[in-house]
Amino acid sequence: MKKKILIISDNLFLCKEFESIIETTELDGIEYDFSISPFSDYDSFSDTLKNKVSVRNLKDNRHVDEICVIYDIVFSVHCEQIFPEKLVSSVKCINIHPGYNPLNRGWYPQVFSILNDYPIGATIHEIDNELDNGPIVDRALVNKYSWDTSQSLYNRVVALEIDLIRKNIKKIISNSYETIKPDGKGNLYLKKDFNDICEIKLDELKTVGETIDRLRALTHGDYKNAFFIDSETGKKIFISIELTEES
Ligand code: 0FX
Repeated sequence: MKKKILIISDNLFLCKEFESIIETTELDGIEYDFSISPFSDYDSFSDTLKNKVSVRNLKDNRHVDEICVIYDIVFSVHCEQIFPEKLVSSVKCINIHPGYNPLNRGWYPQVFSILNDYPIGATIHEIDNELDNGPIVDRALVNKYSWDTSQSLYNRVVALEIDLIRKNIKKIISNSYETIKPDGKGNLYLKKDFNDICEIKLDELKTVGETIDRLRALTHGDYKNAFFIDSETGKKIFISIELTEES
């Protein structure tokens, strides 16, 4: 009988990479589908991926029951929905996480890695009922430099996630891998923690190094993250930082 695999994601780039890894790896007897969350842009996923895409709401019990009945393995590839207990306890669920567990659990790991100078990498792990906490299938670290921004570090982490998927996909699908227990609870940051660091209070007392780190952690392409409030207009003034290493 064919193994049925679901990839549930809100990250189009990683879905494309996942699809190409599946297509170029010898995986006998599998069928796979993609699902996205209700808030993701359906058209961009269905126009880009070769495979069928469906929308699944993990807060809807009927959707969860359906997944439990149909699939043997569910991969969360930057899926922004929390996997409910019923799903996690009925089906093998595997998370591809852009952080090195347990040091970088939770939201936007590279941001907190720059801010707090933690090592960072990527992890593939079984999902349990706590965020980014389950038994680890594989993990590795990336280099982190004083000139990294959130964007440059994130790009390195995502490249590592792709390498780890390629290295482990066969073992995961054939259930021939071993796991290790995460060494403690590490560090966990939520979306609220990210929102809380975006406002730079102009009278905050920090070293120049801490301020540069905060701005590097909040600089990511065109995202408007760091800001201060202009005292005259009361408007937010957004800040990002550019760093260039001497050639
Ligand atoms: O797909 P993804 O890279 O992953 C995110 C979280 O980082 C991850 O911890 C979680 N497990 C997953 C479900 O969701 O998210 P993204 O494509 O929305 O963002 C990529 C990066 O862009 C993020 O790490 C930081 C940066 N970013 C994103 C937004 C939306 C910002 O700096 N500001 C923003 O407002």
